[in-house]
Amino acid sequence: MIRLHHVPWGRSFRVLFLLHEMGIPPDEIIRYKIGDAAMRAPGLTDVSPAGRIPALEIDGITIFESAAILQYLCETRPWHGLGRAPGEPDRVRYLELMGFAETQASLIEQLNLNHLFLRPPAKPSAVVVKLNTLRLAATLAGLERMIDGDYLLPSGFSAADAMVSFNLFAAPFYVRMDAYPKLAAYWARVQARPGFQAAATLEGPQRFYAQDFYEVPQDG
Ligand SMILES: N[C@@H](CCC(=O)N[C@@H](CS)C(=O)NCC(=O)O)C(=O)O
Repeated sequence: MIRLHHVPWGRSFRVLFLLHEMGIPPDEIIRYKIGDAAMRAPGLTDVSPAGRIPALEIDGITIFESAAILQYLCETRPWHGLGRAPGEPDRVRYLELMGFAETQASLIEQLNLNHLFLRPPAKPSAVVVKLNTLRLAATLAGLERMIDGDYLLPSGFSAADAMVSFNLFAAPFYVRMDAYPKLAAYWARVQARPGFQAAATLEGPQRFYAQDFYEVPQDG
């Protein structure tokens, strides 16, 4: 029995994607909406202490934190070859990327907060948004420099690509992606994978962002 605590197109997409890559889609998906009281209620806080998604119930245990979940899935199901074990050539880059994905996602989270969640009289700070947008762009430029093959690791598709998938879904709402041609081609390859397609079909159209692009506000 596999149960995923999930917000559509949130960080839990990473887990949904990897589960589909492994051919073990969740038996049950409990969907939440950011800001809903259900995210601070025992149904979620019992399995994720800060009331955040993802949390995964699998193999008789529960796990929170997306990187921990992906790593657990790779370690318990090594025959899929989606992790990189100690001693494997891409191990260090793999570990770096699992962490880097959260460095990048934390910038997206700040931009989501400023652009989407503040309610009057609170308003986004132009300086903070500009800084976070520039910092997000710097992480995208970093990925652009890293790509030297079809996927993030020279040895091929891995859980690191699933970690970055949420980020590359969200980043184009804040940063124009034209400056990153290798990243754009890479992202198209990831999106074409059957595992991604199956997970994206379950998600349906995104309803998180109301605009195609969010400019840095001029004042505030
Ligand atoms: N580092 C955590 C971050 C989890 C996280 O912050 N998830 C967001 C959605 S993408 C969330 O649950 N937000 C709810 C909130 O901030 O109240 C992970 O990777 O699992």
